[in-house]
Amino acid sequence: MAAAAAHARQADSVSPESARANFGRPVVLAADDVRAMPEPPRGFDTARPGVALGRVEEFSYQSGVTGGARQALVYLPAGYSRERTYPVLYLLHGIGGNQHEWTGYVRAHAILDNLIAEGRAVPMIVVMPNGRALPDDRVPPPDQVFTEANAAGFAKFERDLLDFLIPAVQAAYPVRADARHRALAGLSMGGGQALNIGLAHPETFAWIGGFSAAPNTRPAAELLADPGALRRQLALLYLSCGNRDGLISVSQRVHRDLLEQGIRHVWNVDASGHDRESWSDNLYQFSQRIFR
Ligand code: FER
Repeated sequence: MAAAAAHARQADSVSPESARANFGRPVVLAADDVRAMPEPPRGFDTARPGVALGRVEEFSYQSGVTGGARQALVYLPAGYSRERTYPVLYLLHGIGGNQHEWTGYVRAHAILDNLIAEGRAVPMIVVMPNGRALPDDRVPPPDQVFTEANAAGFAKFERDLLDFLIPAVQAAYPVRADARHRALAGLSMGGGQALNIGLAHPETFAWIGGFSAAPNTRPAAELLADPGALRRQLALLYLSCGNRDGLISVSQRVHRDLLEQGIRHVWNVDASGHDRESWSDNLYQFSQRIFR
């Protein structure tokens, strides 16, 4: 039960004080902590005249983890048709967010509309769940965000995603249901979830993105428990962080562990802090490179 023990340790250490300390860590950059991706063009994350718009709809599913109905947002690309099948990206928010963070704060739908219109991203369905798998999954008041109780919901989300959300999405939408057509990515707390869940389930997700991953990211021994399977099965593992983000040591550690284990990955360090500039840019990069 090493994984459960580590989770308990992590949950025990979540507090406003520990979060402040983590965000406040000095950034120490290594020689390979550099930008690996081209700069996005101006306007990549705003609606462009003449670009066909996808639509974002609400999706409700029943969860045995929380014992109730849960809500997600689903992006359907322009020209969406039930006569076709689509790959699906599950996109996870941060510790103080919910299913609206990617569209409301980062403008994920505009980024995808533009890329799909240009033929630079494969038309895909994007599912944006609430990653806080608790019976009360509302965004907590500010003084309750960095608490063990809130963080525990993000750990419980693993079973919610695998056992309830994915089957419900597959029953409701024309999505391809194999790992090559399923991606998992997230920002901050959601980046940690994407790495924790994705790297434990390469048979389920071939494309994984961790943007500015938070300290909920499991230590290497658990995260990369089966390096051989990861080397064989992953199509893309994408890690990013801003070089003004106090949490960068989390991603730097994962990057070093991946190098040590010979697991191919992208490591993209941009000039952002812990903010939407990094997340919009890295969604732009990641979404062009999946399902190819
Ligand atoms: C922490 C600092 C930040 C932490 C989580 C976060 C679990 C998450 C930040 C975010 O999601 O934006 O110490 O502990």
